[in-house]
Amino acid sequence: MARGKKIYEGKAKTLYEGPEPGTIIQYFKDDATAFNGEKHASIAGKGVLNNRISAHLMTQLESIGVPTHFMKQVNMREQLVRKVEIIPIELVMRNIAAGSLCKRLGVKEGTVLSRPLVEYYYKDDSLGDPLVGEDHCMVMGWADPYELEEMVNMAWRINDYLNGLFAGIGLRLVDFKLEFGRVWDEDGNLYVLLADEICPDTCRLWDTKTGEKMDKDRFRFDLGDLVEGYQYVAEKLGLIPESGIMQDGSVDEKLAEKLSNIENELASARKLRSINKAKPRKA
Ligand code: ADP
Ligand code: AIR
Ligand code: ASP
Repeated sequence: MARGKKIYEGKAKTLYEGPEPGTIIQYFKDDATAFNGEKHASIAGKGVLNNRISAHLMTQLESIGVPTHFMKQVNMREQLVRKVEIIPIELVMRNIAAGSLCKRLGVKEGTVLSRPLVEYYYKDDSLGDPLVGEDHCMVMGWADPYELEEMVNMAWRINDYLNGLFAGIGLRLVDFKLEFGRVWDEDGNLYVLLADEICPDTCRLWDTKTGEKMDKDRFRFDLGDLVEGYQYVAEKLGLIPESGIMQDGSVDEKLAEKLSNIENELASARKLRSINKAKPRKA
């Protein structure tokens, strides 16, 4: 699939113009960053694993009617997605206390919250993605009340679904970050779609039995090999063979190429269905 010119170089992904107007190719890099880019490394295999895991989770979410930007996994590092206008809010959903929640409020890591907690962060690297309230989002014009309501409703459905999915493979979904975007149809109707990615870079996943952290905290806090954790998640999800996808420290390209394509046709059929189902609103 022909990709067009580079639109944006992010910390973990690069965006290119897609083959059709209104589409984008998301290229998953091997770069890992933490603490607002302060810590940085290139980790062979990370991009391939995140691409595969995110494509799978987005497809699963489409299948329960969550409208997402995902259209197709193109190859081991790229996916075709709908271009959206990103809503500049990172929505974090937490089931168990960890990370910045513990640091900010002194809660003990591992405390099970009385119910899932929704937080908003203003997506601005130069400000370090600060925690904000719902009123900030509306007063600053980042999202209107209807968009916020849709985002939160989707986040709850996603949390319910992913909690069950990960519990079934022996992983606890501690927390995760979501990004949403806007698209308009020819009649000017506005749709809110789940965008960006869902993978161990954006979720905390702890092994149910051992408590071992299988997500990006391995990199953030030097807890162990990052790719080993991500491979474990992909293997449990049934996306890669038990032997993994690495050969002598680099990706087994032949095997990795075979991992694409699996759900693509289903994904695009569901895509149309769930876009039709998503509630439009006059812009
Ligand atoms: P960052 O921008 O934080 O460095 P990434 O490296 O993951 O993050 O870059 C991907 C960028 O693409 C993010 O800024 C994200 O908001 C944006 N994005 C994700 N999905 C879409 C989409 N469907 N259309 C347009 N932009 C998107
Ligand atoms: N997250 C937030 N910003 C970027 C990312 N990836 C994710 C983390 C974690 C959750 O959001 O990966 O799963 C909460 O992060 P924190 O640091 O606020 O505790
Ligand atoms: N993705 C952010 C960064 O690169 C935050 C994080 O994941 O820790 O700094």
